[in-house]
This record gives sequence, structure tokens and C-alpha cells, in this order.
Amino acid sequence: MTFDSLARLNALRSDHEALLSRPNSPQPTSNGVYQRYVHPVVTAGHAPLEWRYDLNPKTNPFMMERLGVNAAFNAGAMLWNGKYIVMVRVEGDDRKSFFAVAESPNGVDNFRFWPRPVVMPQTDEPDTNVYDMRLTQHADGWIYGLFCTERKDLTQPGDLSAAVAQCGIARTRDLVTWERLPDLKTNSGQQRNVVLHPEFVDGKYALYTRPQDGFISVGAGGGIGWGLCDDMTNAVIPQETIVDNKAYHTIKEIKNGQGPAPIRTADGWLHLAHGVRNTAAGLRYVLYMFMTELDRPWVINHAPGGHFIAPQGEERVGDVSNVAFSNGWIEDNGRVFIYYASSDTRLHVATSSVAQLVDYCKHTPADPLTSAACVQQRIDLVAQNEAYLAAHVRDAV
Ligand code: M1P
Repeated sequence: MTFDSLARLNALRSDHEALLSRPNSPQPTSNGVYQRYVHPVVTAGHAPLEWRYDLNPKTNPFMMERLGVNAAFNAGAMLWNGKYIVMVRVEGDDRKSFFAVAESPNGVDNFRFWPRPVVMPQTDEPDTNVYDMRLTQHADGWIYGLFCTERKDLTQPGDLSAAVAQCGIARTRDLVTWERLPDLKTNSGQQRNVVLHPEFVDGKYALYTRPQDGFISVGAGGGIGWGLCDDMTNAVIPQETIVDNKAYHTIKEIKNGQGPAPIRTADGWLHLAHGVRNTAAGLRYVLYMFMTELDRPWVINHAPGGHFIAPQGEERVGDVSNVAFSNGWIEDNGRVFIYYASSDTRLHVATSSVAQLVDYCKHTPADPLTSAACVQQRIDLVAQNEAYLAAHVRDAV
């Protein structure tokens, strides 16, 4: 029996091209806040064949996948040369993540990876794993990538799972060549989900942080923090203030974290974040929104209750099930493309607009924190609707 490696390669190429060029379309229904799409925008299958296969039939006669890609998810995002760019967390079969840029002409389909993954320079303390890059086009002219760098916790040699998370920092002018800067220094034991605000505040760089005592558990503290630093080439936050706390019996009871850098609007800054609660089936990650004051981006003035996006249908299942996570969105002429990943497996888009998101934040009631108060919210809504309908019917007559 002979194996036709060329035929197999041709079949692989044609399947890959079909996936990459597959049109995406809006789902038939929407909640009026945003529009989900039928297909994920980036999956493990989008990774170029050249990253996975040795294409030489002499050295790979069975055309086997040599370096498998397991998942493509949690992506930073930005507009770049008129294209929609996502900085994807690509995870190999070996569990290590790396960053890679994929670009699309319209933000909802035809995402194609650039030819090579990002080569991230190392600090003196090499990363074991890197993930979840937040891209910020800063007023200083640089594009910053802030990400989680994970290393073994050497103080616990007997515990193979003991790890330390810190905020890695790199900057670029072209998304290809990266200058690695020292990790962020704060007074917290560990950090994840750190995001650079796009503008100077009081002449300083401003960062959203997520202090945590342990690698998974945030411990007694947690919440979304805020701190200022003088210099991103030696980023130190001497004082960190929690501006969005986790709270009992809410969608952010266990922990939370800032998503992408906030979007400036005439009404204030739009923020997207994730909240985590515990359940009998494990942690559940959902997305929520809030707004902060324009001149004081650390002061929350609108906090709609409940989740904004929760994993739905097939999104609920993956390597880490029941997770919706976002670290990237793009605002383009008032239209907003929200890149969210499901269950640590694949990347989706939901589209909305600044007008819709501001309306959502300003007019969605806050979480009243008890069942009785929630019932009252609905009673009030029903009464309001009855009054409106009565007036409307009278007007019509
Ligand atoms: O597995 C769910 C998410 O867990 C972490 O987020 P957090 O620090 O808020 O718990 C991150 O590892 C994230 O990448 C992952 O999606």
C-alpha cells in the first residue's frame, strides 16, 4: 500500500482555505445590545498549515501533523492599516501559549494569520507561558502589549502546579518587532489582567490591575485596581487602589478583571470586564460592562447589573467550559467589534455600537443585590410599561 502524501496535502490545503474564506453572518436574533455571529472568527483550525506540518513528503511521508495547535482564543484587538487585527492567544498541543496576529478585512470573517507567530523577547527571567495580550495604542505613540507571564513558583519546588503570574510588558511600532520591557512591579504578590489606559492621566501612565494572592485565587483582595506609573520602561505602581470590587452574590463574586483598554466616548469611558463566580460545576466566567468618568477614568459612574455576554450554546463547552472572556475590542466610526473567546477554545465576535453600549450602561439598572429588590425592579418595569401602553392606546384612539 502506498500513501499519497501529495493528495493529502492538497486536501488539507483545500479544507484550510474553505475554513478561512467561510463567510460569517449575524445570528437570526439579537438582544438589541449586540449581535452575535454564526461562526467563531478564529479557531485552532485557522493556524497556518506551515506552523503545524512538515510539508516535505520525504521527511513527512504520512503528512502527519507534527506540531498540533490546540486552541486559539483570548485576543487583543486593534485597527491597523485599515484592517481588523486580533492578537490571538494560540495554544499548542503542548499547552504553551504564544501570540500571533490574524487580520480580517471586515472584522467578522476571513481572518488570516500573518506568516509567523510573534517572537517575544525575554527578560532576565524567561517566561514559561505567556497569554492574554491587551493592545493599547498609547498617546505616547507606541503600541503596548501587556500580557500575563507565568513562571514556576520556585519557592514551592514540591508543588508542580505552583506558579507565579505577573504582568509582562512589550511595545512595538509595527506589531512585528517587539521591545520587551521589565515586568510591572506592584506591591501585590501576583498580577493578571493588567491593562494600560490609552491616555496620560496627570501626566502619568495609568494602568488597570488585578492584584492576586495566588495563581488562581485572588485571595482576600482582588477586584480591578488602578495605579499610576511614571515610566513604562521601568513600570512601577507604588500605590494600587481597588476601583471595582468583587461582591457577594453577583456575577463577580470570586474574581473579576478588566478586559481590553476602555473606549473613549462623549459620555465617558466604556469598559468591558469579566466576572467569575463559583458553581457546583466549577467556575463560570461572564463578561460585564461599566462606564467611568471622562476626566477620572478610575471613577465608575454607570454599572449595569448582571452579565453582558455569557457563554451560550456551543460556546459553553471547551477546554475550560462555561467561560466567556474578552481582552480585545475595536471601535471603528461608532461601530464596536467585541472579540470574546468561549471556554478557552475559540474566538468569536459580537458587533454593537458606541450608542448602544452607552445606552446599555446608562439605562440598565444596577444589581440591587437581593431577590426582593430584583422583584421590585421588575414590578417597577411592569408598571412603567402599563402606563406607557395605556397612554399609547389613548393616543392611538
Ligand atoms: O480559564 C479562564 C480564564 O482564567 C484566567 O482568568 P482569571 O485570571 O480572571 O482567572 C486566565 O488564565 C484566562 O486566560 C482564562 O481564559
